[in-house]
Amino acid sequence: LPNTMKLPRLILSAAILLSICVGSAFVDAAASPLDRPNIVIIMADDLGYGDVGCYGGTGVATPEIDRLAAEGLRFTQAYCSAGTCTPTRFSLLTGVYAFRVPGSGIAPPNSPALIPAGTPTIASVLKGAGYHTGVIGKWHLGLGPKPDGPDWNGKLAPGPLEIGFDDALILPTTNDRVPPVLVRNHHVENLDPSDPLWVGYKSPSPEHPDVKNFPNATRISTVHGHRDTIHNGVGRIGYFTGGKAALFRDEDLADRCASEAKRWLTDHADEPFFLLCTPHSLHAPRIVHERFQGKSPMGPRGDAIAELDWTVGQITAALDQLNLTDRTLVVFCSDNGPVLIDDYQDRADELLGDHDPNGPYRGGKYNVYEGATRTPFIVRMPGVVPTGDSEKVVCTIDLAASLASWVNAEVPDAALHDSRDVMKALLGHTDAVGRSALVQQDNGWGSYGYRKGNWKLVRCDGRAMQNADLKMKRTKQPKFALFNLLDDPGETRNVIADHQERAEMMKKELQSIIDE
Ligand code: NG6
Ligand code: CA
Repeated sequence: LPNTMKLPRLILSAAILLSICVGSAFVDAAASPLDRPNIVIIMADDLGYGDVGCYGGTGVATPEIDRLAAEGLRFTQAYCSAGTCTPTRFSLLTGVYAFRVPGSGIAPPNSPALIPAGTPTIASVLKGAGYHTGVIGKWHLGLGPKPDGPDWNGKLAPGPLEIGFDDALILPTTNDRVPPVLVRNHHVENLDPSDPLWVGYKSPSPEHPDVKNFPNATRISTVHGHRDTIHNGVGRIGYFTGGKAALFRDEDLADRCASEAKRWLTDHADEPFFLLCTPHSLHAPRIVHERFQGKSPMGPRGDAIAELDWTVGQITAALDQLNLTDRTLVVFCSDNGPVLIDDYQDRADELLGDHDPNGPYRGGKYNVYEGATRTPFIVRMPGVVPTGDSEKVVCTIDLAASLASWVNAEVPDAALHDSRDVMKALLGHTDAVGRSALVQQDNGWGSYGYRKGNWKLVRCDGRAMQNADLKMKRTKQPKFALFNLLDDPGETRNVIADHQERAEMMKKELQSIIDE
């Protein structure tokens, strides 16, 4: 906390205290004691449970994320809903399990918008309650109409603005995909109409080299993919040409995200706001700004954690400067668990030392073991959220219903179907219960995790699981496995044979949730 508490803050804190004492009915319902407090959600990319200092990370210092944890509530049993990015983000926004919607796995470069215009989302619901809403950072939920997808040289709609965001400055896909541009609201930023951006397939040439034809033009080698158009010395997924003035340098992405977030917060400091900030770090290719290069003994992956931490610090510093820290709920989380070598050969595995990206858990990105979805999850709002740890089970999919109920926002009938109001847990109320049951999924490849109490059923219908060992290998898993997370948090002992009745019950419950 800043050392000097200014007078308005004291008055505000007193008002909070008073409303907690007087308005106990409000508090019971976990309603906000403030009139429409600001909300900032920061969702990192591919950050593991054990990657940050306050969750046991040793390989790189994360003072800014640790500061959030010291000033807020650090959840030890919080989840994102999927083992990959697109489904987790889909569920964060819509409050609906992504497995209900075919085609909601990792979105390709030319994906149309996965969330139809007008769908109620966390953003539209908060907007309806008078919030100014913005998204800054990675999107990866598609743009443009079905089936054509984005018109990169024209109006890019539908997109975030059609599902409740007032403002958007987004990396439309992922930093390993084309086109390497940013999109502001409906248009590619800095696009020169005389040099149209073309995404698709054109024969490679020195103007738009690809990895196959120009193998010496890359600075990071890849093995399984990322062999299409080379940009900034890096092979990407997908081909593009043109749009020169709009292309970004990977090294500048974090700075752009932070400066945009600061500017946006400053512009909207006087109105209730909801900012979803989604830094691209630490998604491969991990190419950080020059000033972060070599910062960590863990190589580019560690440097990317340092850069992410800096980005978080820029946002919290902006809130401090604007005197908004005490009236802003900040949530920090990740979109899926860790991956070491995500095709780009950046030595993330060799340089790990004793750093444990998934902490005490098994697995990571792409599967449904705890390491895939158990995420660092911190909620901070000084004076409203106590400091300390919480063991309550919550999930990023719950933020929509929880925040809506907190600010008394109206939720259309049948919207946010799978999102549960766990606001009392998020606010650290002692009588809060959190989620009683939670389904986790992979990328839509047919694996599910079903957590109920301390039991976890792992179901594997589809292809062999990837990265269950954090080495990206595909390994066959039993069709069903049961783990007791209380005495076996690392999911090492499948006890299904000893608990057949429980397993049968959980199989049925999981199936009935899937069939809803
Ligand atoms: C995979 C990519 C991986 C990453 C992932 C999406 C290959 C071989 N692998 O298909 O590099 O981009 O998709 O990651 O191309 S996510 O975090 O956005 O879900
Ligand atoms: Ca991700």
